[in-house]
Formats: sequence, C-alpha cells, structure tokens
Amino acid sequence: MNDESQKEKLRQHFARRVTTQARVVLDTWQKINEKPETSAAFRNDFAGSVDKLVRYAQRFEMDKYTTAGQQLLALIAEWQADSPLHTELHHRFAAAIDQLSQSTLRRTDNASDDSPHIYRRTPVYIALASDEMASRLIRQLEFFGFRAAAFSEPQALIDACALHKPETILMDVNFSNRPNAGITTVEHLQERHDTPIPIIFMSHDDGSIETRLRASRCGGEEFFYPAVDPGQLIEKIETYTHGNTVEPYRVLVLDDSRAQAKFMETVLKKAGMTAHIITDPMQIINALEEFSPEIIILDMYMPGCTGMEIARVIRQQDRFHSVPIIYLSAEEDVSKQLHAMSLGGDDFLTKPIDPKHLVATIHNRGRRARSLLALMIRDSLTGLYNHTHTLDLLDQEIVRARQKQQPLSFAMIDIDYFKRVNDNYGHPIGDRILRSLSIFLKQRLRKTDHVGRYGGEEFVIILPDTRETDARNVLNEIRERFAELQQRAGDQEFRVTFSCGIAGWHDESAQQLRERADRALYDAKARGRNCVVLATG
Ligand code: GH3
Ligand code: MG
Repeated sequence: MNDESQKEKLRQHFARRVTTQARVVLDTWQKINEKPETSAAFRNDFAGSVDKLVRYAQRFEMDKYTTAGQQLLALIAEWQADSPLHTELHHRFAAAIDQLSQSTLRRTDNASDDSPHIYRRTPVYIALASDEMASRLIRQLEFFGFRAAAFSEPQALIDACALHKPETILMDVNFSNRPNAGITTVEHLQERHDTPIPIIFMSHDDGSIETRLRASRCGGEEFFYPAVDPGQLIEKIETYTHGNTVEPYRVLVLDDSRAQAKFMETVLKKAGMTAHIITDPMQIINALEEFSPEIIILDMYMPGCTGMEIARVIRQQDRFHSVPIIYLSAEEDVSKQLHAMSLGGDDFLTKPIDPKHLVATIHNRGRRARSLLALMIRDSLTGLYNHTHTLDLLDQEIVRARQKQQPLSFAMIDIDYFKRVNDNYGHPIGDRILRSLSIFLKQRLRKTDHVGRYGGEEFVIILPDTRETDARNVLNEIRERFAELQQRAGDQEFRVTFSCGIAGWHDESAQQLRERADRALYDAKARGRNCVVLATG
C-alpha cells in the first residue's frame, strides 16, 4: 500500500469515528426530544457526548461537525443543570441538531457502503396560539421526517419566510393570542411572495363563513375547525410537501417542420418539461418505446400520413391508450377539429402556437393523466402502489438487478394484532394507522425504494441496490421508531407495532423471492412479533 492510499484509509477511519459520535449525539437528543419533561436526566449525558464530538471533529479537522457541535455546546451552557429543557431553548436546539443531522446525511450520501438514509424536506412553519401544542406537533412531525419550526410572533414568522420559504404554514386564526392576527399576518406575508405559500388554517372557536372566506382568499388551502387532529394534519402537510417534488412531464413532439419542432422543444424545456422531438412519423414506434411519453403532440398534416392516422396507431397499443394526444395545425375549421378529436385526440392547438397556451394545455392534460394513472396503480386508502403494480415493479427491479449485477432486497411488513386495534378503537382509526404507517415508510425510505400496499394491513418494500443486511438495519430502525409513535383515538393513547420479513434476491424468480420474505415474516410473528427477520437460503 502506498503512502497516499494509507493516508486516505486513515482519514476514512477517523471520519467514521466522528460520524459515529455524531450519531450518539443524535440518539441522545432523540431521548430528550421525545419527553422534554424528563429531559433533565439526560442533560449531562448529552453534554458529554457533544463535547466528545467536538474534540474528535477538531482533531480530525471536520469543520462542519466542529461548528455544529460548538453551537450545541453554547446552547447546553444556557441549559440549567437539573431542570427540564424549556420550549424556547428546545426550538433553538432543534435547529442546531438539524444542522448536525444534515452533516451526517451528506456523509452518508457520499459513502458507497452506507445504507439508505432519511430524506429531509424544506421546512413547515407552525404558528399557533399555544406553545405547548406547537412543540407537541413539532415532535410528531419530526417523527415523520419533516423539519418544522414554531413561531409565536408575526414578525419572526415573516422574517423566517423571507429567509427560507416554507412548504406550508400551519396558522392559527388567533395566532399570538390576538383575534384574527393569524389571517392578518398571512395577508401581509403573501404580498411579499410571487407564488403564494399554501396555508393550513385552524381555529378553535370561529368556523364562520366570513372567517373561512378571508382565510381562503389569502391562500388558505385547508380550514380545520374546531379541533385539529395531528394525524389528519400530517396527512395534509404531506400533500403540500409532495407538490414540490413533481417530476417534469415527458412530452413527445412529432412535427415534420424542424423549425417548428425546435421551437416547441425550447418552449417546453423552458417550462421545466422533458421534451423529445421527432420529425419523421416513421420513428413514432421507436420513440414511444424508448421515451415512454406521458403526453404526445402531433402535427396534423405531414408528408406521408396525417396526425390522425398516427393517433389511431398509437391508440392501438394498450400501454398508450390513455396518454393524452394534442394536435397542432393551422386548421381553423371547428368541424374538422372535432373530427380529429373523435379519432383519439384530446385537444387542439392552432398555429402559430402561443407558448403560454401550449404550456397551460400540457399542464392540464398532464395533471389529469397522472391522476387517472394514479387511480389505476395506487391504493386509494394509503396512496401507495397497489398489489398488481407492486408485483410489476418487482419484476422490473429483478431485471435491472440482473443487468447491473446489483443486490436487491424485498421486505414484507404486517401490523401486529391489527384486528384488536379495529375491535378496540373502530375501523376508521385502523384506517388512520394504515395511512400513518404508509407516510412513515415513504418519508424514511429512499426515493428509489418502492413501497406498496399488498393487502389489508400488509405492506411490501422493494429496495434496489441494497444488501439484505442493510435493508434489515433500515427496517429495524423504522420499526423501532414506529413503535414509539403515540397513536390516538379520542383521548386514549396506544402504540402499534409491526413485524417484518426480509429476503435478499439470490438470482431467483420474483415468486421465490416473495415466498422467502413471506416465510421470514411468518418467523417474525412466531418469534413474538415487533421484530425484523432475515430469510434464510
Ligand atoms: P397478527 O399480529 O398475527 O398479524 O394479527 P392481526 O390481528 O394483525 O392479523 P389478522 O390477519 O387476524 O387481522 C388482520 C386485520 O386487519 C383484520 C382486518 O379487519 C384488518 N384490516 C384489513 N384491511 C383493513 C383496512 O383497510 N382497514 C382497517 N381498518 N382494517 C383492515
Ligand atoms: Mg397483522
């Protein structure tokens, strides 16, 4: 081994020590965070672990960790020994902890041998009248992998939004304990932003039409009255935070005029879409296969064939039966346009094309097509992939794993004693738990993992490029965290656990892989539930 590579090895060795220590800090924080009222007991442990982190990080010159650790030390100095952490300091800690966990995530991203990591999103701001409720919500949200921050004064919230625009704000109509101050604050706030921030309003005592109207006019997307249930709230927040991760639409354009095709390409790319251009109608079959468009734009008149004829051919393939087709032509005659639409088209745009009109049409068609597709492949209760689609995905991932010579893991999850949950608290609460587990899984797995609802209270996860031992570690972590969640039914609280079986793919058929995971799940149940078991052989 030469000098350089030896040095690099040493560096990596020490780097791992620092990241391991950072995880110890994060774990200790977790204990404090879960139960602030008993946090005094953990103060010294926490201080000790942060101190060690700073010393390691300084020694090995890992600046991000040093800075994050020093920030924490400064806050610990403000935290009186033997007393619980108060709310304001708790928030400041949460921000510093967040920085630290970001650093550990970044390391994980680079390291090739690390297991999947948690995704953090842009923040959710909480502006309520009650501080106590705000910190309870933040803890819940953190469990689901959201970053949340609470505010108690309008100006602080407005400043924070200017600095870092949140994905959504949960706003009490009586924010900061003044009647309607929440609405007034939002009205001010929205004036400063080009695109409005989606707001979730809540009110304990005012559900009148006047208040609801005002809230809705300033960007209120939801209005919770009289009470807000944390479970429902998290579902709503999940919908607004999803909006930002919309994949660009894949648009196929067939136009024999190269200039026109280029023009369309520029407009579409500018609007953030992925465009694929062909000028020869005979290329259409190839393009469909390779590009797999979500929307197709066809010129009406081309040498050799018409757009309508091409549309007919496209529609003859099952896979493209519902892909929207938009015609382009100079045709002003409405009856001819109608005729074209009856032959499998969905819309008509006349040349010269107005870019704004083009983009709006594609957005409308694309959104509808996606939501129809979602109905076909997703389970309506949880929004996860349904049974059939999950099986399709598993087949695809096995092909890919074989081609790329990569590992692949398959996990099956089944909620423990779920029948009792339904019996004790009712079916709607059971449904809520299914949704909560599905959000929990989606938040904590990588984007490339597929989560499906296999049946009733059974879920499956496909983890591409993941060894079974890594998959086990990830799911075990998720299992522990999920079991800690307080579930609620009215004023009763209870916990729910799940069992999980995992099989790594060993060059076998999808069915064999599923059977092995299923047997491992059965073993997990037999071993007393609330555990993760790896399949054998
Ligand atoms: P085990 O730990 O052995 O898995 O026990 P269990 O009670 O979870 O298993 P069992 O298979 O006996 O019961 C599953 C229950 O899940 C029965 C069914 O009523 C419930 N269930 C299935 N689908 C849904 C659903 O969509 N919503 C609700 N609320 N309950 C469901
Ligand atoms: Mg069960």
